[in-house]
Amino acid sequence: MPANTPVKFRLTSADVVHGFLLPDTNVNTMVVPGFVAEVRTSFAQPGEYEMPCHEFCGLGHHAMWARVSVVPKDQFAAQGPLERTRCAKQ
Ligand SMILES: [Cu+2]
Repeated sequence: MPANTPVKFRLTSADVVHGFLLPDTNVNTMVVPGFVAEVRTSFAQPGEYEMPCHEFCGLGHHAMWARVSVVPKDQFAAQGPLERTRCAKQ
């Protein structure tokens, strides 16, 4: 994601209640099956932001986290669509 840019996350769960937290931002919400949670924020500084699940959701809870990679705006604009997703690099 580009730094200093408004971003929106739309979240839902296919199984149980999860928690969605972005440390150092205003984002902290529950993700409930059957509902779509929508949160907005921006990242002031480039970096790697961890997104841990903060609601005990089952046996795999301890390993349930993801990461958002925030880069400077000009670097983001120079990337192609496939470079913007980590999945495309694997
Ligand atoms: Cu969890």
